[in-house]
Amino acid sequence: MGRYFGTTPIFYVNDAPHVGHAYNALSVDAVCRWHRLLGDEVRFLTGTDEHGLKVMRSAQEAGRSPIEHADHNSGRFRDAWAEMNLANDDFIRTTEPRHHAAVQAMLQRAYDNGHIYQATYSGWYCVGCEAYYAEDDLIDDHACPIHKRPVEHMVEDNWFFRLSAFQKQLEDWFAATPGNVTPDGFRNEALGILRQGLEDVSISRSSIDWGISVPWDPDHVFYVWYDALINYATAVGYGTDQEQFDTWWPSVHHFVGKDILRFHTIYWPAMLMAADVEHLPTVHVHGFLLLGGEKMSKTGNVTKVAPSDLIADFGVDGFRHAVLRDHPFGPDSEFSYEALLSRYNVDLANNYGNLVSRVATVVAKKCNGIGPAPDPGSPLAAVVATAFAETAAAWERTQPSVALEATWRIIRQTNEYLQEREPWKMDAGPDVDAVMGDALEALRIATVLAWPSIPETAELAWKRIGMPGTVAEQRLPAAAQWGLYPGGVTVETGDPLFPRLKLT
Ligand code: ME8
Repeated sequence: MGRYFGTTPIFYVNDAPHVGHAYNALSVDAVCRWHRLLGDEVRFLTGTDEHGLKVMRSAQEAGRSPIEHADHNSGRFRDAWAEMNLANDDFIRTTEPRHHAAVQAMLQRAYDNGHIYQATYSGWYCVGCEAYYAEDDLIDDHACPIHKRPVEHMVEDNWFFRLSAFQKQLEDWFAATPGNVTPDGFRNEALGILRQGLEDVSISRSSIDWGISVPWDPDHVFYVWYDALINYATAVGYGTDQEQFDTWWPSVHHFVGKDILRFHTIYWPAMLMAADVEHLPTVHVHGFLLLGGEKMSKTGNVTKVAPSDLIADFGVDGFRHAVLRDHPFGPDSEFSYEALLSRYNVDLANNYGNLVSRVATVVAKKCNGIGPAPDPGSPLAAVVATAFAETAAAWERTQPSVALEATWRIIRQTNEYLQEREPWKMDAGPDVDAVMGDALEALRIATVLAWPSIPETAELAWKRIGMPGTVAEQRLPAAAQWGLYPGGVTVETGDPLFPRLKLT
């Protein structure tokens, strides 16, 4: 048994969540649920990033004060996450007093350690990214490479973080910690940034006041990124509850999109070092969900897809499963409604849902509605054992789509097994009982393993096959052992768990 502290980035409150954000948060939820099944102590943190120029300007455009705008849009993220059945243990907002205290404590520590100094900064700033760009990285006529909109020239008296001083320590950390950034391609990208050599970075702004003030210079607020990154530490008691911080921090795993890799794999670990925090995070990086080849974005010109619209069509679990299964964690992947629909029909309507109803119908007709016990020597036992090992290994590597593919192999092969034996054509008796006991047992195990993607439906199926308690209470690897379906319990028929859907 261990601990797992999973985090999403905190989302800017300039607009509502779209399916790209949902993909990130769902991935964390699913991996955390897997760890809950392993019996680990789990903490899942998400929240919203509410300071900075971008939020301030979008508030002005919406005719609201920054805090009204933040309240409004933070609420939309909170509601969307609840609708998606995310089991987050906390939802942090950077405008909360607990966060102000932690930011000031951590950066004061870095300042006291001599890692922060004052200088004048001038450079090209993209408000969309809330980041300065080197002239060489700009495209067209001084436009941001991500937002494709003009950057602004800014000159400011700033506080700087001596990032360059941490070059060697960061290199040592990468050398000593092979899995610190996953997948490997993104780890290489972080190493590439490191190899280019690090320059000091500006961490304060005097031009705006929508932020957390610098404790030793109240005319400045911290630059939004250095306020934002600290949320992860705030939420586990940094600066206020050392015991809680020491408990959770060594197990922290950040899940981030590739656009914010540099902040999480270089700047943030360096800042933690500057504040004498011993443990550094593990970072899991994913690509973008694309629409027509472009990053789906809040401010860009591509259409946004709201999770609630997709949930209306596919149901919560249909949406969760299709999104997680269809977009491998790492590469960019094109979002397509048709692909989600097809995934829903294949995996859920035709395979999982069909297996549940088929088993219940045959047991009702041929076994008086009482589920028989499985055969210890069933050919399905080996199928399950292999698929379980692959499922577990994939979750461990933070590869939800691969894990679900392995789990669904159990479901497909059980359907094939039924197709071959055709118990519905047999006379009631020991032959039918043997087939149905095996099918029920495979279904029981697949249901436990599928819980991270379809938590609500898995519980319904669990009850239908007559299992006591809940899936959430099951513990792996014990629950994946062949032979635990008790037999002699009532199996219920019911409405299809995942009705087949047509393109409308
Ligand atoms: O970056 N596909 O916030 P954010 C996949 N506040 N992921 C996507 C995506 C897409 N189309 N669009 C956005 C911020 N994301 C900061 C984070 S953390 C200390 C501060 C992901 O709302 C994006 O990659 O712009 C990022 O991981 C997350 O959504 C939040 O983006």
